Amino acid sequence: MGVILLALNPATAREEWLAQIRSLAPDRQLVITDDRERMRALADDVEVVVGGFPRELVLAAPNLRWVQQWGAGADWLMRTPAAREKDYVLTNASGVHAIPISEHILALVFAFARGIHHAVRAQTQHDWRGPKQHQSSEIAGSTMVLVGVGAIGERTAQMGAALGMRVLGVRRDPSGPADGVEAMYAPHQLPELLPQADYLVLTVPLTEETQGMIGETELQAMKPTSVIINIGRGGTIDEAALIRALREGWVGGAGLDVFATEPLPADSPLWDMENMIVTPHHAGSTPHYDSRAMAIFLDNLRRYVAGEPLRNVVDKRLGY
Ligand code: OXD
Repeated sequence: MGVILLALNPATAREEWLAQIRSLAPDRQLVITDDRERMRALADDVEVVVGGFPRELVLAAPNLRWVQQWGAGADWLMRTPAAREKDYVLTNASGVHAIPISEHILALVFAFARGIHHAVRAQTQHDWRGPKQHQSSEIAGSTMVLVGVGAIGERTAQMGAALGMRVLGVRRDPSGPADGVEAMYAPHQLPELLPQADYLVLTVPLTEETQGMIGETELQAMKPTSVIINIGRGGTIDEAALIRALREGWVGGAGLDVFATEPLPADSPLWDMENMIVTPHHAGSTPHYDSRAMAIFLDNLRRYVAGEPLRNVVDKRLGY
């Protein structure tokens, strides 16, 4: 009997979810554990794994057919060639984050436009005048260049457009429109968009194509007042070049939720820059996370048992 391994803290697994899994797949054994030793011991029998589990398990399990990961980005697995080549279906939790991450992006846009980060820092010093040294700006009428227009990007575009922003989108296949995006471009057109951006927002996964896509040349092409927001993966920006750009005023600020090394090392200069807002890779956090991810898994489990194609399948060749 194949094992469905629910790699979650058993205390967070709701009885109603377990009941649905058992009723959809009554002939599979359901194991719920976040204990790595126990997972390893099950490796030979695992057919389906869902949740947060070690990469070694994916590589080691000989009877693995399907992996439903709990996050959206598949780079943690796809950067290992053997995990790309192995024969199993990988699905992700894309869609779970559209609301919290688009709200997080807009929170950063508002913070930079209105100088909230300066005010909060000054507040800790009881300083009334400090924040007034910084010029505030208006969001309405500004231009957002949105690199990556999937579920998160599209919701961000709709919200930006509702605020009166001009939103220009960049995606691999620019042929289809997206609500809120005034015009869509292909990645090779990014250089012509960068000088127009008041906000450059990156929502792309980390793949061979996106690794280091924003480096010195791109940063130098931007306006000195522009702000970079990254909620995808730190590796899409050359972090050393960004530090220079922030220090030397090639760009006006950055709001980053993701970094080349996480946790962000305590000695990174990014922590102390006044034109920088650091959030600790939590843009996607929401009280609804687990129930949304579980809904994707349950829908996919029904399809899996019925022999139908799954949704949210990661293209192992593209890496997302
Ligand atoms: C994800 C993330 O990939 O939170 O889901 O970064």
